[in-house]
Amino acid sequence: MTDPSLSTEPISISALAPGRTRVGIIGAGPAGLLLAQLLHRAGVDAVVLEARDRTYVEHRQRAGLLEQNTVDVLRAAGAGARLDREGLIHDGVELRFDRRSHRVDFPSLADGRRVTIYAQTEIVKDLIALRLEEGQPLLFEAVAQEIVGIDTDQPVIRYFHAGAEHTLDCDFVVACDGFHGIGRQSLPEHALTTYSREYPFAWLGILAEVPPSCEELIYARHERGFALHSMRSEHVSRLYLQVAPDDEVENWPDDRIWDELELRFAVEGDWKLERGPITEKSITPMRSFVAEPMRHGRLFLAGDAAHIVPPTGAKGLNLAAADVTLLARALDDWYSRTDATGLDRYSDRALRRVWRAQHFSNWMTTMLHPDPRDDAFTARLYLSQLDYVATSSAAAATLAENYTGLPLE
Ligand code: FAS
Ligand code: PHB
Repeated sequence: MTDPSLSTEPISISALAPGRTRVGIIGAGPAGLLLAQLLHRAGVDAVVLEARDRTYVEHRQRAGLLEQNTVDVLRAAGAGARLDREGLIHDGVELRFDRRSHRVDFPSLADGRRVTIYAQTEIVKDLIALRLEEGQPLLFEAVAQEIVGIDTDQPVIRYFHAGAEHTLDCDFVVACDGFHGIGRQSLPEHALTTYSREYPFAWLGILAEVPPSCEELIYARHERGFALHSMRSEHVSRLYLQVAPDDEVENWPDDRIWDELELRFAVEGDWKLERGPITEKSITPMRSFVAEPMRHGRLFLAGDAAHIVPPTGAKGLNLAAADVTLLARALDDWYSRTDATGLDRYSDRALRRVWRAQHFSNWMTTMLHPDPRDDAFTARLYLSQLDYVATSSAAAATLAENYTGLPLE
């Protein structure tokens, strides 16, 4: 048998961990990959099972804005080199409404903290490359079908891979399998409480081969709807438009998108929105969701498997990173000192941060998105709230300290 660590192909589980590991991780999104890397650095064996192929997970367009906490933990995991070379560091954002522009500064309002633009796709690529370089088990097209024994000390993941059924015996299972995964459904129904809110709008997101028309992100509230100007590099822009929840990409030819963005970003002065070829379009529904608790027996939930936030506050990816930072520390404490305190406190500690992010994301979303159900009075209240954030350092500090990420406990 050839040495699997020399192979460039995903490592076969039968080569490295014939059906047994310490921590079974379902999902190779940012949560699952980062957890696996943190555990590897702590000397704790894990296996990652990912339903899709490598190309799919590495090219799924999603988040782009990182809190300082997330940058720090990626560096600690050994995945910060390209991030440090290519990430764009930002010291503030611009709020735009009533054709006026207002900048919110971060370092002066949030203890020196800044944010970094570095796409989720790149984080996933970096973590996958690291895992395979280090010869650690990561299976693609391995679909977890069932998790059993979570109330025992030997839970088992049953999964389908390479045309056959397999089982993976674990000490712990961590479901990092996103909102539609099987992890959350594997908790006993009586043990789970969920909270959710659907918003009456969605985001049409585009990638465009055009240099950003701004140095920092622009969040705009216009009577026609919300718009966000973000970016991926000095040559690629990432922009979003509020659309109806049942809208479809087919209704949005490129020119219509650029025309609408131009209307919503309109501002006094000579600012101009540069246009370019749109290379990707997608519509994402907006919801808030929390599942409690984030643990049952030997099964833990992390990332979107446990919570979803509207992307206005740029919290989704950052919450996933915070969850697995807590969980990796707790598992390290267990294996190094048989100290279960972190494991026992994981759900409460993670949920405290989740609810803070839920509140902030809901606050940003309602303040910046005209809601078709709102009467004129409500709309004016939100404009007044925006004006307060734009003109009061106390109010702006609320945005700055939440947006840049409160310190991990
Ligand atoms: P993920 O959903 O990223 O990963 C879960 C993984 O589990 C997937 O690869 C899936 O294939 C795998 N999986 C599922 N079921 C499985 C099974 N049975 N067996 C094996 N594998 C299985 N956040 C922001 O901060 N800003 C944004 O702009 C933003 N935009 C978004 C746009 C979209 C369309 C979506 C859906 C989310 C967006 N988010 C955004 C949130 C997003 O970034 C998530 O927070 C982040 O992907 C969470 O990472 P994970 O928890 O790893 O879940
Ligand atoms: C992004 O760059 O994808 C992004 C940035 C900030 C947000 C949402 C998305 O609030």
